[in-house]
Amino acid sequence: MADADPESGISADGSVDRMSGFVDECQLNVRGGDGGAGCVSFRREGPVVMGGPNGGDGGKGGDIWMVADHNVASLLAFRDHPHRRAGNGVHGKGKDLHGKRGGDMELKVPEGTIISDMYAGDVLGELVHHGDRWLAAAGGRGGKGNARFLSNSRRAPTFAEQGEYGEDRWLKLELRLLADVALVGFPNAGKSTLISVISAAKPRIANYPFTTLEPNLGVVRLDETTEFVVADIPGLIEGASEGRGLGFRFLRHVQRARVLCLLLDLASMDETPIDEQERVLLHEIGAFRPELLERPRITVATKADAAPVPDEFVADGVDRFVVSAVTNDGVRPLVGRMASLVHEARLASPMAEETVILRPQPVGSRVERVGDNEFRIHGRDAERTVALNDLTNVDALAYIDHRLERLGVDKLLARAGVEDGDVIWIGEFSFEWRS
Ligand SMILES: Nc1nc2c(ncn2[C@@H]2O[C@H](COP(=O)(O)OP(=O)(O)OP(=O)(O)O)[C@@H](O)[C@H]2O)c(=O)[nH]1
Ligand SMILES: [Mg+2]
Repeated sequence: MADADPESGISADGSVDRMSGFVDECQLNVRGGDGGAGCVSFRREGPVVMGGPNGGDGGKGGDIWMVADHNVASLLAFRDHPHRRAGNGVHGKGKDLHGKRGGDMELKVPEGTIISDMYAGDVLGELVHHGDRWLAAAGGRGGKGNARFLSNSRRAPTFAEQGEYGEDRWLKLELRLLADVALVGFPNAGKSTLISVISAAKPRIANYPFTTLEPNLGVVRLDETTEFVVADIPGLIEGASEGRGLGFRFLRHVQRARVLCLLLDLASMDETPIDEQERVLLHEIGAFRPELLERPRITVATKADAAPVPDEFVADGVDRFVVSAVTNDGVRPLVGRMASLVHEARLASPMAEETVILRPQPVGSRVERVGDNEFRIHGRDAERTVALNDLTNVDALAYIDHRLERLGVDKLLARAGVEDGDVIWIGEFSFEWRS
């Protein structure tokens, strides 16, 4: 196996070390809104039956943006709704009325989301910090109305442009899920039970120590906009920091969490009083990494339905809760407090500085030989020019010809060795070359 990067938990071959997080991923289809069509219309003023052209432009289709948001912790929302579409632009009308723009759409994703092309696999962008934005699918351009094609030589343009289709693509989103809150406690303290109550995680629960051998992660969804990840860590015992029990491996997981949640088992007070449990847990955590003791911490007495709470526990401090996962008593306030501590911690310690990768679309045109006597022209502008116009309209054809020449397509073809009679493809259209 390739060496694991201890910081990221992701090994060189891309597999994820289960100890430090797991990868949440989903596929997503985004489609920008279609542009509205331009309009062909002429003024009618009194006796002038056919006045100047006054067809308005179509509105641009809406864009789809992805925006990193620190209140979102998972990609769950995209699994339920994998198709997202922005609004279409409205068609232009006569009297120079331009169509309205289609509405943009913002998709909120967790910080650290990596976006790649689902088919090609290349990474297109990574949204690292709250507020980072990436254009996932551009809306189509609105078509120009015939008023725009008025020129000295073209007094009555009888064509307008179609609206452009919105960009449509399949993306893969990946997120290295890291715990916001780590549940730390003695074996059998009720950690797995708690995570099963507050998240959709369904770990094994049993009345003996070391039921959980690997961390479980669960996403807690407080409301539409607030999510955080909780890790149920296998039980810690005295000496864990020296390698006893399951030892270090789990402490490493604790290290990555923003908030620690200590679980003290009221039902086993006969063997180990809860203040003693707390002392041992803090000792082990501190012996592993002293700075972990500075981290925001909540202390929770569990199984309140099964045993009385010693008086001194609650009086001891603010971030102390008494809960029962069986009756649900105390669980809501606990989750609320977790959420607010996570929120504060996210604001205080943004993720490590990294750059957002953005791959710009290539500009300009390019000619590719696709057969003995066939060539294909690539390039957004050239493809647009043919796609937007009506190829059955003589006026429009003349315009396209002119546009392609302006884009330098003729020169590119000549350089590529095109000869009379060769077939030229642009987008879905083809024509025969005549120089
Ligand atoms: N009465 C009562 N029992 C509970 C409560 N929470 C958990 N238990 C029981 O305590 C036992 C241990 O629960 P787990 O959730 O498996 O404990 P754990 O901390 O995950 O244990 P390990 O994975 O072994 O470290 C199970 O029998 C649970 O049913 C509670 O609030 N009240
Ligand atoms: Mg467990």
